[in-house]
Amino acid sequence: MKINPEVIKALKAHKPVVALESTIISHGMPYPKNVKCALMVEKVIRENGAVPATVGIINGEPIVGMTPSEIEKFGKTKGIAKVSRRDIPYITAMKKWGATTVSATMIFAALAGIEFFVTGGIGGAQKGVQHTFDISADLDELAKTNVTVICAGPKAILDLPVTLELLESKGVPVIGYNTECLPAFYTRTSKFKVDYNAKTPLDIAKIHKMKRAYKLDGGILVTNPIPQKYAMDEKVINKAIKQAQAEMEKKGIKGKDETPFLLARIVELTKGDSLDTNIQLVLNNAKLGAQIAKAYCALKK
Ligand code: PSU
Ligand code: MN
Repeated sequence: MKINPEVIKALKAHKPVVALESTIISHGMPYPKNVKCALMVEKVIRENGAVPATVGIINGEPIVGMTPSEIEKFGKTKGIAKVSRRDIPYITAMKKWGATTVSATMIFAALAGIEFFVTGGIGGAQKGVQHTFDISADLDELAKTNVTVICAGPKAILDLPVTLELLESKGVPVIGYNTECLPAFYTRTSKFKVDYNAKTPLDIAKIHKMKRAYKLDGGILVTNPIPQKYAMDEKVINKAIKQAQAEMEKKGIKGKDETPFLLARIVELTKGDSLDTNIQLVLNNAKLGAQIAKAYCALKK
């Protein structure tokens, strides 16, 4: 595993570091906005006092803290494998490139000693889970790997109540940032409640500290609602989601190809609006993630 020297230096000095994933770059957004977004996210993390560490696998070697030119390659190159926990042995042994999902990014972040990770949305139970058992490896990873994940809530392409039930069973607290209500990625609200409402980055840092102090393995899921001015109209987004899901079924798209297909199709159906929303919510999460990491480092002193 290669850790960027700047990241090593920060970790040694107990300075805040925030991990970022690369599947969102390779499979979550189209080029060139994906690269622009990834670099902007890193900038926001720095502006808020933390060091960013984008994670990906290059020629079989996991990289924690990619360079801007490496990020550019992830954004441009077609056909980079989407890597969750189960794919790591093959991709590293066969010396391939891999874009890390939430689960794989958590694994390498934890190995490097990074405790906070910012992304857009996590995987969860897909709609129809009762028949398909299609549950993202992200949920199991949150159950066992010691990284707190900051996101904008599970996307409405998922079965939200089943996703919440699974997180509860797995012992993963779902924290809302200044909200009682579970944000649903493109929108600030959903019909569902978060477990707890945390009002400041410091409170979230304190909760994270207790999870570690009592050796409760696994992560915390922080859900951060998109700012109102960038949120999507619920009717518009739900219509696009429904249509994309119907097309996916018709085409027989399954397994790890589902999420990338839905995201890309929703961008098309909303004429790019969902992409702009997606970028804004990641930037919003980057700010909060850096603030939490910073507050946690100050707490430990
Ligand atoms: N949700 C998004 N954007 C993404 C993903 C999810 O809004 O890019 C990616 C993340 O990398 C996540 C993965 O870990 O999809 C989940 O894929 P699956 O549902 O196949 O587990
Ligand atoms: Mn799946």
